[in-house]
Parts: sequence; structure tokens; C-alpha cells
Amino acid sequence: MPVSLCGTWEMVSNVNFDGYMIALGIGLYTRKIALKLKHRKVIEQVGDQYVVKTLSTFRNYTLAFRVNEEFQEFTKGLDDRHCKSLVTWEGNKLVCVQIGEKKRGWAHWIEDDKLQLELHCEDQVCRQVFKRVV
Ligand code: VLZ
Repeated sequence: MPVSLCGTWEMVSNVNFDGYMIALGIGLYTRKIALKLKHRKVIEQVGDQYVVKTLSTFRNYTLAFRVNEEFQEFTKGLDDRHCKSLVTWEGNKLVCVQIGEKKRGWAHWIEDDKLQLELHCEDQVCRQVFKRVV
């Protein structure tokens, strides 16, 4: 069993978030605000059912899904797109493929006791690291 991703996590680094947002087509004004944010992740799990909350002072985004079950995702407040998303475990990584207009997805895993997140859209990769909030 992989190490649990559950808990409350606070952002400590965010590399190429701007590139990721540009690839998603997010406008300059929103990007300027979004770049200044320290996100929090709250990850909850009951069996194979997950809730991943991305929280900030500007916008919040909640994703609820079951591992291995395709679902409809609407990226409300982000780039406002509809995708067919599927989350699976690939070794110790929780990997999401978001099928839609853009080639995109993300992966979460634990490394150095920190929550790692790689977000990609087209050729842009954003890497975020979160520390546990105690
Ligand atoms: O997270 O895809 O943890 O959904 C940024 C929110 C969220 C605040 C970044 C700024 C992507 C909004 C979140 C302005 C555009 C995301 C997944 C993996 C789960």
C-alpha cells in the first residue's frame, strides 16, 4: 500500500505554474493573482472514494472521484472546461488523466514526507510541493 496522501497540506514551492496556466488559456489578470497564492490541499479518503480540495484566498476547487472510475470533471473557476477524467494508482503515484480539448493531467505522490504534485498541460509541466500542516 502506498503512503497515504490524506491530510492538510500547505504549499512550499510552485515551479512553472504560470506556464501551466498559460497552456490552459487562463488570462493575464487571473494568472497574476493566482501566482501570488499559497495553495492548501486537503485530501480525504474513504475506501476508493477521494475528495481533493485546493484552497486559496482567491478561489477554491473541489474534486471528488473514485479510483479506476471515469467521471465528468468541470474545472469550475480554473479554466472552466469539461473533461472526462480517470484517476488510477501507478505504483505509489495517484495519476489523473483529463481527456478533453487539452492534453492534460496530474499526479500526486509522497516524497521526503512531502506531498508532491505534477500538473501538466500540453508541453508545460508545473511542479508543486506541499508540507504537512500539523
Ligand atoms: O488539482 O488540478 O490536486 O483537482 C489553482 C487554484 C488550482 C487557485 C491548480 C487559482 C490546479 C485559480 C488544481 C486561478 C486559475 C488541480 C488537482 C490535483 C485536483
